[in-house]
Amino acid sequence: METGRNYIHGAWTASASGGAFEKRNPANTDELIGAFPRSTAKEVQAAVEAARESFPAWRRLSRIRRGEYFDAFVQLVKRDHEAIARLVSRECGKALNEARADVTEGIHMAQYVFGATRMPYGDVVASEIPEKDSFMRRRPKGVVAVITPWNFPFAIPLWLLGPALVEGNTAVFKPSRETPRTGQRIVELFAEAGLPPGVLNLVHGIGEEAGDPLIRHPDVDVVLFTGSYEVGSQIKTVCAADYRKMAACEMGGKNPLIVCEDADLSLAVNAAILSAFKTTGQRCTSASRLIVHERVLDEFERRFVETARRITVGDPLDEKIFMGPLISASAREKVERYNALSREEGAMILLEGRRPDGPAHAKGHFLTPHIYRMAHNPRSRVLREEVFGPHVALLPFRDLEEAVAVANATEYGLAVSVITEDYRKARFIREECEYGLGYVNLPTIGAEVHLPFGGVKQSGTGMPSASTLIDAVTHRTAWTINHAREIKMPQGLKTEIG
Ligand code: UN1
Repeated sequence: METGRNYIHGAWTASASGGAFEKRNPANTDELIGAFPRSTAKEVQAAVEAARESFPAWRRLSRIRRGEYFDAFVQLVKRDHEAIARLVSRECGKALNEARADVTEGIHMAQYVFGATRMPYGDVVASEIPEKDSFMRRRPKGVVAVITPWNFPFAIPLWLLGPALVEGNTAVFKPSRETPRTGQRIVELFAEAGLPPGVLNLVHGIGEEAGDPLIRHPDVDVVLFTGSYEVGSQIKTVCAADYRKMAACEMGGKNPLIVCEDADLSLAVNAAILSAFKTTGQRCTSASRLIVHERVLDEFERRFVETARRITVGDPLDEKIFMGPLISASAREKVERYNALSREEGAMILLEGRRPDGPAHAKGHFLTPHIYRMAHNPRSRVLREEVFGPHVALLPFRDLEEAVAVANATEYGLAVSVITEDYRKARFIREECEYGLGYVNLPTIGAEVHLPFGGVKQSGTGMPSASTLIDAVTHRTAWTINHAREIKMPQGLKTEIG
């Protein structure tokens, strides 16, 4: 058992109040991963002060020098890749191959921001006056709060911290209470990479006790959040009340995968299995609605259910399993409530989600896939609300207009996938669906770091990605220089006094 620490101004510190929370392995709750500081407004205050104090010196470094810390970080992550992946797996219950991919995705973001430091980050802009040179230049905003979820405990902090720090901001990072050890590992590696004290500060804790004072702190300029809509919408409301504060939130999905009549059904089944059940359905990009043309639905259903039946559920460190556990007892209970609700709302259950029995599963939050078929009903809760688990609906459609109407009939708009051999159908989906990430003949999961990431509607602000996050963490400034000996004004303004 380990004792976790906060990291404030380059020092590893225990919680000021002495309070702690425990983290256990979701696949085996007998295994205690550690006890972590249950931080309060006091630690948040110290961390924000440290970040504020370190900001001027960090901002004044060259952008390329800041990027070099990420290069050093990448070397260390590569050295420890397997050990970090095993930690991720034990802490959040992801199958080991997915935990390795999570670490790889973090490496990719660190590499991306390092490379980006030698790329242009502003514009040369024309002027009405020939002797004037005008530029759009970016300036960092200041102190950034980074609040991240447990389901990508390595990659998502890097998605957010990467652009924030490279652009010259300093940060206070609060990882999910479900994955504090991985969060702390990231900070340890940055410390080992030589990042100056105060640039990246770590505060462990619970949302209400540590997250809340962090987002409300008057010296926090930007809040970057990935997590549920319930929390993200509260963060947006709090930040909106402070005219200086900006919040970029990425908040989940109810993603559809559309299987057209002409689809290659093997590919469709494979894409659907990966979309619905990878990470035990706990990705914001997981598909929970498979919208299938009525003429191929029976055949698709047969093959999909048959494949899902063969899914192995168990210890995430066992290379042979496909699905690990749900993250917590309450997460499993939530999925079970939605499984029961699907029956109450009139679905035909094709595969019942259940707790696997046997000693290997006794100590973890395991649940097998739950698959049902129903006609679309806009009032159905199971078809609109995010479940975040191995829970998926099969819904028939007759023509593409109907498929689009069903796909859009939710408050979320993150990912959409269409399985077809017909480019006209794919184009129709591209134009008419509401989404941030669109896929053709691919699962709804598997985004790469250099593409835009983020959704519309309740899914978010469309910002949390490498290519767009820069707009959240920097101000665009105009910088204009006169090269003439006299002043010439735009818009035909006269400069003579008399
Ligand atoms: C998330 O679940 O919050 O596209 C992020 C994907 C991953 C990221 C998911 N690269 O599935």
